[in-house]
Amino acid sequence: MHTTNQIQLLKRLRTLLGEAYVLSEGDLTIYEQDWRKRTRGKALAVVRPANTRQVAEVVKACAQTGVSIVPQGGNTGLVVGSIPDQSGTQVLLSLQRMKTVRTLDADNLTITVEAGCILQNLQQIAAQAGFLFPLSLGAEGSCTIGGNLATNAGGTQVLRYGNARELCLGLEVVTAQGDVMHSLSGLRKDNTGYDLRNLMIGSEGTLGIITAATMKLYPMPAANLTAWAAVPSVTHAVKLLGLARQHLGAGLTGFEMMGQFALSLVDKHFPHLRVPLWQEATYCVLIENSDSESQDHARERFEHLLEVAFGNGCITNAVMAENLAQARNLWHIRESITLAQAEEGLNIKHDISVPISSIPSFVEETDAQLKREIEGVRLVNFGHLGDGNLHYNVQAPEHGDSKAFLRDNEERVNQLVYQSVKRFDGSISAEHGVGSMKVNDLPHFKDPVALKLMQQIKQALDPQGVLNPGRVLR
Ligand code: FAD
Ligand code: 2HG
Ligand code: ZN
Repeated sequence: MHTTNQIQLLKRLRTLLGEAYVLSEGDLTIYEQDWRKRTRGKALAVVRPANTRQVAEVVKACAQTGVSIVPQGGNTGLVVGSIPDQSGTQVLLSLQRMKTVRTLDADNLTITVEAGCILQNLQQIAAQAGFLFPLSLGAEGSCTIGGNLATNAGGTQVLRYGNARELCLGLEVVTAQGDVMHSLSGLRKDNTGYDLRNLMIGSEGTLGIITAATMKLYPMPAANLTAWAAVPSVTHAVKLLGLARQHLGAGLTGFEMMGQFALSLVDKHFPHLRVPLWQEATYCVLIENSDSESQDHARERFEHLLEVAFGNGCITNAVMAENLAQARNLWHIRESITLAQAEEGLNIKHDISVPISSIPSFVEETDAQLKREIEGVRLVNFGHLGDGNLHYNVQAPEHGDSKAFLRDNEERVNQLVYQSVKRFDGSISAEHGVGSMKVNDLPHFKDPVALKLMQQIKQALDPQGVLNPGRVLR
């Protein structure tokens, strides 16, 4: 049953957007359920505006009726920030219809796109014009540039190109009052006051709705080399990272580490992918070198790195991709770990960062503690070693009731991991954000003054709490 207010709002939204773009009945699972299928919300309505003006009008209408809005892009977020709560009173605002490329400026090396543009489409459009758009992650086939910016997504190219924040030069944003901030600047230098763009980036839909963005493009690298290597330990992986930096310089674009159990899950659930070397090493690493020099020169340098690494025992075996298709397959294996984990069953996710120098001790100590305290625990450790960011995940025991395992152990597992992160001066969310999943943990791990300033910013920009309430901040 809807209240009179809600009925009036729905009517107004239908007038603004058209009947077909205000959904309040039927199966809304794809909008209301999170990607991991662990949480399900209920929306008052799902609205699908076609342009910035409509987004602004929806926000105004909702603000006037005191109804809050949850912005959603591809709904691939991993911290439960993009679905409505269970109250049935929130409007879910999907940006998916807004996917136009507004301009591509080849001389300025920028592209301006609407927020609902799928990341992979953006990469392809850039490539067709002869440029590289480097942001790259496993969900790129369905996540959107708006969602990437709202979460300040990382991915596998951060080492060289930075995360979403570093790739963004300008934003168009609808504020909590329904005003439009036109800041789609393609400027690389602009010191005219507070950096509102960077405030919006990573704010997870709590400060404004991103409707368009101007993103940086890069020249397409002439050479691209990828190797998969077996390493004896995490310490060796870190040492290899240092060597790779030394030998490849800025050409080092990706450095990922994958634990044996993580790879065994890919082998088990996707055997056709033919995971290399996983049986012979506790960890494997994936190294990518992209360069502006010729493929032959780059290859020589890359092979030299591998020789040195063999020589000093950092790697025990390695395969090198012979062509782009093989390289893509190696990346595909790495990016399939999340799906393999989902196939295996319920799991607990951690997206942590600690200084790279502390990673070996962090892994050693946390592994030992979890194994000691949580019976049957299976550790799925992988991630962006080059950024000091690990997905230090925990899979429920192979046999037995995984639901019961999570019910009984999830909180304790999180405590152990987060306390360990704290000891090493790390972060409990390196790239996925806070959402509602970590909102109660944040006060224990964020500097209290920083947290207070965040609350004041939220209060200043969205005093009514219209935008994604209960996410990032309680
Ligand atoms: P959604 O999930 O729809 O939304 C995410 C958050 O942003 C929500 O809080 C939402 O309210 C807000 N939001 C969305 N659009 C807007 C907008 N236009 N304006 C304001 N707020 C908005 N993340 C990484 O950082 N690195 C990875 O390597 C990575 N790999 C992944 C692999 C898989 C298989 C999956 C499922 C997820 C992965 N993610 C990764 C997590 C996820 O953060 C990214 O997929 C992506 O950035 C989310 O984009 P989205 O469009 O799906 O956003
Ligand atoms: C990745 O790096 C993503 O593959 C997902 O950030 C991590 O599944 C995860 O925990
Ligand atoms: Zn990741």
